[in-house]
Amino acid sequence: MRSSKILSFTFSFLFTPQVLGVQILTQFTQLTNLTYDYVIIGAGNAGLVLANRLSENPKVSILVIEAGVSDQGVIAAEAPFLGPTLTPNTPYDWNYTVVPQTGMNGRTFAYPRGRLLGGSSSANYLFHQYGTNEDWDRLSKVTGDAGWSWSNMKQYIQKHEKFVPPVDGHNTTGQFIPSLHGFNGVTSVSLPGFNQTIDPMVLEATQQLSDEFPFNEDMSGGDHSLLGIGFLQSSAGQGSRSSSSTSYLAQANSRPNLTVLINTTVLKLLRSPQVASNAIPSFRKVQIATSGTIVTAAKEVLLCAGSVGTTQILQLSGIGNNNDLKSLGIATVVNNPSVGDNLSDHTLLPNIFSVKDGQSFDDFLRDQSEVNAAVQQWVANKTGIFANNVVNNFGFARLPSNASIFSSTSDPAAGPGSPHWEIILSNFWFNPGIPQPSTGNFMTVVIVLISPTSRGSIKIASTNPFDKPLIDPKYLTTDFDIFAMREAVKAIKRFLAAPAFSSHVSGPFGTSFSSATDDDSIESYVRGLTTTIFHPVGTASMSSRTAKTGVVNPDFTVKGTVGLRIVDASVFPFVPSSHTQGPVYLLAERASDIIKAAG
Ligand SMILES: Cc1cc2nc3c(=O)[nH]c(=O)nc-3n(C[C@H](O)[C@H](O)[C@H](O)COP(=O)(O)OP(=O)(O)OC[C@H]3O[C@@H](n4cnc5c(N)ncnc54)[C@H](O)[C@@H]3O)c2cc1C
Ligand SMILES: *[C@@H]1O[C@H](CO)[C@@H](O)[C@H](O)[C@H]1NC(C)=O
Ligand SMILES: *[C@@H]1O[C@H](CO)[C@@H](O)[C@H](O)[C@H]1NC(C)=O
Ligand SMILES: *[C@@H]1O[C@H](CO)[C@@H](O)[C@H](O)[C@H]1NC(C)=O
Ligand SMILES: *[C@@H]1O[C@H](CO)[C@@H](O)[C@H](O)[C@H]1NC(C)=O
Ligand SMILES: *[C@@H]1O[C@H](CO)[C@@H](O)[C@H](O)[C@H]1NC(C)=O
Ligand SMILES: *[C@@H]1O[C@H](CO)[C@@H](O)[C@H](O)[C@H]1NC(C)=O
Ligand SMILES: *[C@@H]1O[C@H](CO)[C@@H](O)[C@H](O)[C@H]1NC(C)=O
Ligand SMILES: *[C@@H]1O[C@H](CO)[C@@H](O)[C@H](O)[C@H]1NC(C)=O
Ligand SMILES: CC(=O)N[C@H]1CO[C@H](CO)[C@@H](O)[C@@H]1O
Repeated sequence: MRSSKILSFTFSFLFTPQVLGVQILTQFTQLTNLTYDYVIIGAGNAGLVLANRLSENPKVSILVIEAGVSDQGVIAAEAPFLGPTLTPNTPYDWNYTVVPQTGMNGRTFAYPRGRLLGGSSSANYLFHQYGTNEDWDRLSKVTGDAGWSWSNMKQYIQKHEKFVPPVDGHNTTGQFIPSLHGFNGVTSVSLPGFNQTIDPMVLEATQQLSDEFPFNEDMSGGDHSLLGIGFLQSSAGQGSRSSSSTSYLAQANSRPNLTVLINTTVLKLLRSPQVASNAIPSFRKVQIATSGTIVTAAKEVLLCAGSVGTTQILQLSGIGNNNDLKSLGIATVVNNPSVGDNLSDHTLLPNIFSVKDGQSFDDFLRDQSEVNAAVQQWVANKTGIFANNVVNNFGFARLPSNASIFSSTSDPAAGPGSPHWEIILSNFWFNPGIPQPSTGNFMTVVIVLISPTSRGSIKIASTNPFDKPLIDPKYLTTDFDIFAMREAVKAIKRFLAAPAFSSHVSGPFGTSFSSATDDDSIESYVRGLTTTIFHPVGTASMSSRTAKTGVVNPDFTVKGTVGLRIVDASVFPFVPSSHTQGPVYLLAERASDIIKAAG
């Protein structure tokens, strides 16, 4: 039994029998061939999209290498509500932490990343959206590639998404806009399927405070504004998580030209021997395991190890900042200071309110026998509270256009229609920092900084691939970031003051929140409690072919190399204005088309 760090209840990992696909190998000694057309590093969110799309061509052979374990039979990876128990510090996590954060009173905290088939798409909280059209148009502008514009990217929703009815089968008219969705794609997406006490209050508050917090009929993004509050769409169907493993890999798993090797850490890439001394370095060799075994890509290596793993592998391979590499004794092959630089992430602050009645989930989650019964119900029927996500309603907002910060800082949002911050409404104590009190009922209002300007870095700490890198997001180190968090705290207090909540909510819980009443006290409250919502990007930024900075070109090829592309969240130069798995899926779908076209 372990006590979940983020949910209050005690939960022992449960398993149903493992049924590994025939092609899934668990040790490199099982490989019958050490050469493949494509070698994909990381069976994560992006990596398994590539594995599926590239293996559509039976003439192409593909090896996917994943450090982590199988997701099969791991109930916490399947039952949506249990997603938050998968991290941090479990067999499914890389167990990273951030270095002490100067903008957060020197605090350090967990920095989870999925370490199992499906990567972070198997370990995340299942929020599913695509960012705003302005996010993609900005990417197009920054990279000089019209193919990144939303008008081109939205076609990939149809390939990716399979919108399905909610698990409780309720009538969803008015809770999403069908024309914005795909119904024949690969990954299941669905609306909430288990009602929470606060849902009708939240909806009523959007009527009562419709100027500041209007109801939004569809929260997927793209051409439809994300501003306002509406129903969460989750990467789930029929009561179970839909990850890149359960969707993209499951669909492709029986193809004979696709091999997936788990339980195997990639140590680094090796430069292939080249005749011409001035040849552009070719990185088609991948070293796995300490024995020195090498697999070779006849065509390309596709690096999909995520914002942390990809950065680490590049630097271990001599692709990075010459000064940093030299200080570790690594021979620089490609001097590129942008590698690991410009890390950007969304911050999270849980604001806890006490509620008057016993209608939150807190008492249920404290009752081990009720929790066990809910797990049994999920196992038997894939229904009940654990078949649903932890949240039903959430939304996005902008700072007012006359906010004082804009006299000194230009608006960092992706555009005038894109949000600065997010509000997530939860029917219980949902707080990664502080253990739940043994009594009491709560409502948690999480705020997330959506348009951060703080930029940090990821650097390897040593030449040992098994050492954790130094992760320094430099959270809340700019005036804009602290201003936006402060104004968001004020705004959610206005939201909770709506008459709709008056019979349920009694007020802020705890002294640091209840005494956060003026700018200074709100700022210290924010710096004292904020952590991450796990959306790191930017450490292998995409830029135009002619740019002086950046790591990959608009077609994902790594600058200064041949035979190597990076396809994962690390290439986003700006963090999208939403949760990031949906943008990663669209990115990887387009990458598949680009790689196929290149042959
Ligand atoms: C706890 C958590 C909650 C989140 N909640 C949400 C949410 O609700 N909604 C949302 O949209 N987004 C959420 N995110 C973010 C989202 O899941 C990620 O942005 C996205 O999945 C990243 O995809 P990726 O392909 O870049 O990396 P990943 O999916 O992390 O894939 C990288 C893969 O590479 C493997 N790997 C790394 N290094 C090596 C190596 N050396 N050798 C072999 N394999 C390696 C990893 O094990 C992993 O499987 C969450 C993330 C986390 C961690
Ligand atoms: C994982 O790999 C190690 C060696 O790298 C091996 O000892 C172990 O048995 C493997 N696990 C499985 C389940 O095959
Ligand atoms: C290994 O795979 C490569 C690429 O598909 C192929 O050319 C080669 O013949 C294979 N070798 C063996 C021994 O099967
Ligand atoms: C993370 O921590 C868990 C729990 O201690 C452990 O089982 C797991 O092996 C660790 N993962 C890594 C990559 O170190
Ligand atoms: C769902 O509700 C809408 C309006 O609220 C109604 O028009 C529609 O017929 C309902 N659909 C079903 C299947 O009941
Ligand atoms: C749950 O809430 C939704 C949205 O308010 C509503 O459409 C649905 O009918 C409710 N279901 C039940 C069983 O009350
Ligand atoms: C970092 O991001 C900024 C935009 O915020 C950009 O101007 C700069 O070129 C980036 N630097 C690198 C090294 O990518
Ligand atoms: C599963 O559903 C069936 C049919 O509705 C019901 O009889 C049974 O009690 C349920 N099982 C659990 C464990 O909830
Ligand atoms: C911004 O404008 C609103 C009215 O539109 C006003 O109430 C508010 O005080 C203004 N804020 C600032 C900082 O000027
Ligand atoms: C490496 C590999 O598994 N290649 C196979 C790809 O699929 C074709 C058949 O479709 C096989 O002939 C290859 O051996």
